[in-house]
Amino acid sequence: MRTQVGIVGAGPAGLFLSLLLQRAGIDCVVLESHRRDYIETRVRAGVLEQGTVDLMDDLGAGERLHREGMLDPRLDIRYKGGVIHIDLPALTPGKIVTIYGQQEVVKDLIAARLGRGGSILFEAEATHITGLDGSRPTIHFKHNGQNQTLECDIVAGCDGFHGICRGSIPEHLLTVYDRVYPFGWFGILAEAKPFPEMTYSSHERGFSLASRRSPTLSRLYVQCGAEDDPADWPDRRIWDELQARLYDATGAELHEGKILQRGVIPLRAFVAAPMRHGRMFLAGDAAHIVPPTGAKGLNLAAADIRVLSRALIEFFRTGAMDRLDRYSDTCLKRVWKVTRYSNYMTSLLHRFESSTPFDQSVQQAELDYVAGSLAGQTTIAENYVGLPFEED
Ligand code: RFL
Ligand code: PHB
Repeated sequence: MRTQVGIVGAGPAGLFLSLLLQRAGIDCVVLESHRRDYIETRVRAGVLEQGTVDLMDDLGAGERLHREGMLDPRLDIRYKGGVIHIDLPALTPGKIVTIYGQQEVVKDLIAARLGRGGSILFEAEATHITGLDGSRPTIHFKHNGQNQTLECDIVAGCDGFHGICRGSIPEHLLTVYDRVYPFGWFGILAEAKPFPEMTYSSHERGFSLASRRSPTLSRLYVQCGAEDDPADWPDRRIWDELQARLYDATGAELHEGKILQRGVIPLRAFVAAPMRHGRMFLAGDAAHIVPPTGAKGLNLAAADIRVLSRALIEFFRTGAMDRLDRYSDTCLKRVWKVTRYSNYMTSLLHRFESSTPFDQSVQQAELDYVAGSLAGQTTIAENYVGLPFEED
């Protein structure tokens, strides 16, 4: 097989890119190792910045999002000193976020790609890539039990953190920045009436978060051990921890219900630079991951694709490489700002076993500062709704 852009991975990054290229008349093939139903039901992120919503709209894939997504103008932070209400439109000004599950984004993008005559090869696993230094890289993949090849002008490595694209770059050409946090999140999806506000809680028992997916579906998280097994978390323990950590003296009630999905999410920050090797460009989790406390992973993947799609369209129209040459530097500026923010929120809200009384007092003072400072709240609000895009 042969194509202009070989896209490895049908997560948000690969799907956004495939639709933007398809619209520009650029031929691309998407290889996805999993089955369609698996990636359409994988529960992950849920907070969309306006830039991500705009991208869905621009691609004509935003109709269901506007019907079913929930506009969210506020987030609350509960802590020992009370509740900090962060009013997004007042502080940003005028901006909000939208709550819409990542798997719904993926469903809508797959439907758009297939509905417009594009293809996605499911259960097609890329195994390795050759010829990255030349002008015709080749992706080797397995499909229907057969080894096949896809020869491309450009390879887009959108295959997530555990994919093979990043590993195809010689180690000495890549700098890796990595921070593994000494805890994870235990996440559940439950049939229970959610809190009306996105609520982050910093509690002496550990962090917790109450989010939602619909008026009857709650998405809830508690800080847990990095190595915890779901078997360590029977239903009663989960609800007891959530009740304790999300307790609010003003009486907002946490509703319990049937748990539909559960899992441990490791917390890690990781950046690989540069996000390019020869004719292969990495985007999304393939190049960087952030701890979920900032709700940024999916939005950052969409931001990479915004830059990459423009550069590729220019390249295929004119042959000019300069935007592609700037791709990695342009993306990494945003990646580091988002990593900074995600690390800040993680440090602010979690309980660290290693923290000394000094560290704990500074953490408490930081929360008190944010509670009393519009500048402190604006820092959180402007990052949460999404930083402006810098033109490259
Ligand atoms: P994805 O979504 O991981 O998509 C990569 C796709 O590539 C496929 N793939 C391959 N295909 C072919 N050949 C191979 N060799 C392949 N190797 C992999 C995979 O099957 C997959 O379909 O990456 P992308 O597109 O960059 O999107 C990034 C986002 O998915 C990610 O940043 C967020 O979901 C991160 N994340 C969360 N972010 C938040 O902002 N809030 C959250 O609550 C949140 N929860 C999560 C998360 C990530 C999780 N992972 C990765 C374990 C919860 C989990 C469990
Ligand atoms: C979610 O709704 O899944 C969610 C919300 C906020 C976060 C992370 C995840 O920071």
